[in-house]
Amino acid sequence: MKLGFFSIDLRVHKKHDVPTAESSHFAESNENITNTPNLFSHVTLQVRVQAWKEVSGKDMKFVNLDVANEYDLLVQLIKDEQPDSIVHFAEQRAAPYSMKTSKTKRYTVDNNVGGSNNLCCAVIDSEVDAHVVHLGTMGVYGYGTSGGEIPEGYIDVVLPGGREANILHPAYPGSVYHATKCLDALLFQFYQKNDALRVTDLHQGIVWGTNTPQTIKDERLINRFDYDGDYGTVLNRFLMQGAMGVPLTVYGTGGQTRAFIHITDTARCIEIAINNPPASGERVEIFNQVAETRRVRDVAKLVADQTGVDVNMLPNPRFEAAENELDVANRKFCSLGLDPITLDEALFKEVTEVVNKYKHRCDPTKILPASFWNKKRAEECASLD
Ligand code: USQ
Repeated sequence: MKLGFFSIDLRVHKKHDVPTAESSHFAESNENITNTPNLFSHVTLQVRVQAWKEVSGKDMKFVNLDVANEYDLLVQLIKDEQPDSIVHFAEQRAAPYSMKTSKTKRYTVDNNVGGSNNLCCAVIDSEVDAHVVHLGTMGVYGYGTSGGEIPEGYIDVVLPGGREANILHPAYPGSVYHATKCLDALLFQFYQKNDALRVTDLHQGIVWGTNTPQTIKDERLINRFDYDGDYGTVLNRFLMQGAMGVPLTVYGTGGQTRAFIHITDTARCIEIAINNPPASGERVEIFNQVAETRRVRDVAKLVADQTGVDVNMLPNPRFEAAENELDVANRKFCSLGLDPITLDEALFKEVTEVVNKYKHRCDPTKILPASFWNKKRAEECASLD
């Protein structure tokens, strides 16, 4: 079964052909992605592959297969390509979409957890010692107010009876989407222990921005820009709303503190992870892929000050802590050469220019949230309709 709407992709990197996340071979299935309200005109992957060839001179192979449901083809692809690294982006990626209906909840679990399990099994079945680099999320840690720095994946604990251990940080997801990333983490832990699978899990924050130094080279390479309530992430939504001259949609008090990362650093972190694989037998490597933390209402103020639009405090459609602190370690990436881009007005300008150019494509009816975490939240937000 191939389901539409979502970018389901599996990037397969080969030796000596790696340097950026945009280069090299990849396989992807992303049927019907045009059906979501993406700001840019849809360019097929075939066209993007051709555009990349024109600007870089590099060949990229495109294979369309469904990682969650075409297992034999996946095994064969890995045997044929003999990759050193596989970057696993083959998951439904949006928390609000995952919470929309029981259908989207079930789809998100089936696709994400089934896809990750298939990938682990396929690497083992193919007998290729490929390093799996998985796009995880900061949301596996939860956003409580426990205080203290969130470490990179593991914590020291004293178990009942006094035994000391270093274990995976307890999972505390805030949506079905985030729950699938917690379940993935357990699968990776198991396959690493049982089959010596080499895995790096990237606990990524909220991505913002439009371009990387690679995609800016050709309009056909511009990334998706989702601004709607189901797929758009908070800062990109605010920048779009600012460009449209509509009030910013801050949920609740805006006291939620979240981790942010620019899309250029996302690509750079993947490159660093590929170039620093765990050794065989080493436990799952976990990086916190974040540049900085900010409160949602402070992010809204930055955008409002720049664009002159009002800030609209809406009833929160989500079930989440109204206010939280967040202090996150990102020392591993920094020690490997990442110099993170932080929220900067110059970069806002770049995004705003792109958004202004394409804002005629925005459907204003998609701006308000359309996904509610539970019935109570839906009732509280009913006045938004
Ligand atoms: N928010 C608003 N107004 C909006 C949209 C969001 O106030 O118009 C608030 C939300 O209530 C939430 C925060 O902003 O407290 C972040 O929301 P988001 O939609 O930007 O991010 P989230 O749902 O957490 O998920 C996104 C991506 C997901 C990624 C995750 C990183 O969809 O793929 O894994 O960011 S993290 O949240 O750090 O786990």
